[in-house]
Amino acid sequence: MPASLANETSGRGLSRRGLLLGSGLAGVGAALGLAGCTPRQAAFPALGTAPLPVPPLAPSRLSGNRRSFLLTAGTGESRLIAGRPEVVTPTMGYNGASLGPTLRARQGELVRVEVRNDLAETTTLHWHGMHLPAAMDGGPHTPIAAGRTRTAEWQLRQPAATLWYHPHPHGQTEAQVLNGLAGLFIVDDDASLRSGLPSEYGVDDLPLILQDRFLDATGRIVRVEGDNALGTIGGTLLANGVSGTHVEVTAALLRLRLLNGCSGRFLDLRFADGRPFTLVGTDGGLLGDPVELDRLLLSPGERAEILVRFRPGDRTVLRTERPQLPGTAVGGADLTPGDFVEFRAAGSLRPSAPWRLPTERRTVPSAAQAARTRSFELRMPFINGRPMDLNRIDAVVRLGDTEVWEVTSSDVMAHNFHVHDVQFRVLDIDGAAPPAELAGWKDTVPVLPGQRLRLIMRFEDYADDRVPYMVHCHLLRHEDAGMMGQFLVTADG
Ligand SMILES: [Cu+2]
Repeated sequence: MPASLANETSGRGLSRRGLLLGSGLAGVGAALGLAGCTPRQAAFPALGTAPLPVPPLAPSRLSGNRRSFLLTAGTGESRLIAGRPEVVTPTMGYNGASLGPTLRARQGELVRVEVRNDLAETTTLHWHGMHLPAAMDGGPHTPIAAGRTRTAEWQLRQPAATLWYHPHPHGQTEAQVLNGLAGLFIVDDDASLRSGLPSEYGVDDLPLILQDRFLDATGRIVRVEGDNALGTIGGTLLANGVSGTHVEVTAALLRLRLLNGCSGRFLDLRFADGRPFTLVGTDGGLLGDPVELDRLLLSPGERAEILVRFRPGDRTVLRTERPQLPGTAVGGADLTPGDFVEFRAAGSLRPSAPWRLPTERRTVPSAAQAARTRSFELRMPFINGRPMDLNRIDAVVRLGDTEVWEVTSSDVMAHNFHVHDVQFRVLDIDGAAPPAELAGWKDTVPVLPGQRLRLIMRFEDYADDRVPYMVHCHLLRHEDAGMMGQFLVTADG
């Protein structure tokens, strides 16, 4: 139903008339009394006039082995459209108007994060991809009321990885994430720091939080109600919170840490000139072997680390094509392709250093070790026929056990599957080995209609008889609608 003017008019040569037409149509929509229906999207061209913002590294205090951070969730005003300073959008952010700083810490450190809630509503803060005690996980059982503070503390017991943080209040996650609450958490370890991979943050090691927004004619963020099968899909594509930016590339080899931070949009990422890139990491950390790709599907919540080579003077654009989701009903979702960010290589580039992926130290569990197999059937808005209930435990896992989780979709909608606390491996998809981009450590995987995935994971270190971890679809509308379950990890299962 949305007219998606932003998509139709996103070309660089957009005329003044195009802009007027866009806002004029929006006015007509309002005059026709479409309130309660989907508002018309604003026509905001991607002008490419501003440099890509890079989330700052969060300051931290190191005392012995403990690294302490402070995050304050609050509201502000943001300029989401490069070159359109007059468009001011009310947003939410951590330690700023939108998104949040990048937290960075080393394997083995004790991390302590004081989370202050200056919003006018309850929130939580979940550490997506993190292996940590359930009581520190920031799920819906650990709300932070308006004006209150909650401190999470845990030891980093996992290898280098690009993780992220976002709110997880039951039923309100999509609204808060759309408003801007999200940030990255980079875990380092000795091996990753010695790997020779590009590592100068913001220069040749660049985080890219990729999101879409549905903006109304005044630039306000809209959470689209009941419009399609994926949740809110918008025609404005943001990289690190801003649409229409560019990167001045100064190195011949660029490491991009990609996060699909969208509510419901699957991204089929490619470079406009078709250049290949090297996948070196997925959700749970670096791969054993690099994988050469020229496109990458990322569903909401998934991350990837890629290396991209540039020659002096190169220009290209990171964009999403229309994702191929076989057999999937997307309803009215407008998945029109679009640009995230342009790369402009300088006339001379710092040459790349030799790099090598660290030897994998984690033991990959085998199905023969599994204590049991559990089944999860996805059918909107249920898992195994039941909606999320904060007072019901759906599974109790014994600490130390390896389990196979068999995830099937009997739905016509696209979903994905995210498990808190663990990083898992995909054993197979419909009986076949997973593609290379899903063969590393993962915490979130796409589950398309009719698919059957077998995941294997081991539950270590943390048991709690009372506080559960969550398992859910990471399409935020689906999660909010109840496509979520709860599992306990206990000493005796
Ligand atoms: Cu879903």
